[in-house]
Amino acid sequence: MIKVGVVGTGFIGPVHVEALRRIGVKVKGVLGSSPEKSRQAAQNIGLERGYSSYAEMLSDPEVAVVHLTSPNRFHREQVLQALEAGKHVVCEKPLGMNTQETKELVAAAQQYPELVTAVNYNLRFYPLCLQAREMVRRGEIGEVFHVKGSYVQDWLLYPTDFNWRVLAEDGGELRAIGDIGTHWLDLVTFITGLEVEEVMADLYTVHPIRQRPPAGSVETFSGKKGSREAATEPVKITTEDYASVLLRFAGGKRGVLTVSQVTAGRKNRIEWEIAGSERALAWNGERPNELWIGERNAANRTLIRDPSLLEGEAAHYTSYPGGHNEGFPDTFKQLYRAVYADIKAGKPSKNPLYATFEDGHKELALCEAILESSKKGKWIKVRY
Ligand code: SOE
Repeated sequence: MIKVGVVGTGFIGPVHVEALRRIGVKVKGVLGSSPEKSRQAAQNIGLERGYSSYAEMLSDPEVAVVHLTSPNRFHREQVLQALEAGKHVVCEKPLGMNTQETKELVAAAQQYPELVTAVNYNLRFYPLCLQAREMVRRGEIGEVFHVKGSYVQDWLLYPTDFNWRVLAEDGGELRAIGDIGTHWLDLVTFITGLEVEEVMADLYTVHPIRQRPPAGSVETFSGKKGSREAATEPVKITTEDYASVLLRFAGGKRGVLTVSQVTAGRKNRIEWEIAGSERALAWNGERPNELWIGERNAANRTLIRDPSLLEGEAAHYTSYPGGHNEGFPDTFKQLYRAVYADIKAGKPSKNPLYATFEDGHKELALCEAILESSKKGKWIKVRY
């Protein structure tokens, strides 16, 4: 039986654990930022082991797969060690801090062709995003002309909202783009099959000073209503709260993306709209069970997620009958169905639906082009 070790006990580590349980994969234990946190988390979520170190997790012969949900700055080292220990790896996004790291990780993964390596771009597995991809591939929307969309949140709205992600040394030079913008970019390129060739970006740090609370960092999304009053140590912030990016895709197709982590009331809203020569499609993550289909010469339609109405991969990666909503936690479950099918088969499949390390590397190449464009104020070609 395949057993798993999960690194990280914050917001997303337990989401991985829950999703793995739902597909019958046994999670052996977790690793937090201290042995005490590991033990606590293991107890809270009912796992056998709270490891006291990463080395201890890797030397557990029962652990065949490692899920990394640690801060971005640890990914490189943890991935390399896991591969060396012969473990399959599922790494949270972004894969690394920069393309130097992600190139190294792509090369390292190639050294272990029998190991499955994936980046956790879970949004690909919303059934209606898979359906949109299927419709684009079947030519149902015609030629794609342009894409617009956004990913906006509010959990970093106040200068007193603090988390490791706001620090360039922990999360990378780009924050809003790296953290949520790459989700959007991965999703849209996955659906349309179009690679981004050039970008023109404008980044804005709304809060160049944030207040670090007494306890140091704060878990993602744990901001309390009163967090405004918790001001303590002022910290200089260089990562962006907001970004707007113009995109030129392969074949001259156009796009525009807005990203913000300071939009009050938008808890976690991702949306995209794809305009084609025959139809348009639109979707947003707050209403994930509805796909809008725009018509020129007929009434617009809304496709409500229902396995019997979906096609291809979309029909395969959905579990509940129509009217029984599938949401955020389900995307992790569906993603792991795809990843663990490969792990059980004993090797990665050729063009998997899940994001590979190559895909993870592409996102960092995009991040670097976006940063360069914002600094230079001009269009930049993406160097993949
Ligand atoms: C924080 O911005 C975050 O947790 C991201 O890191 C996730 O990828 C996204 O799903 C929700 O927001």
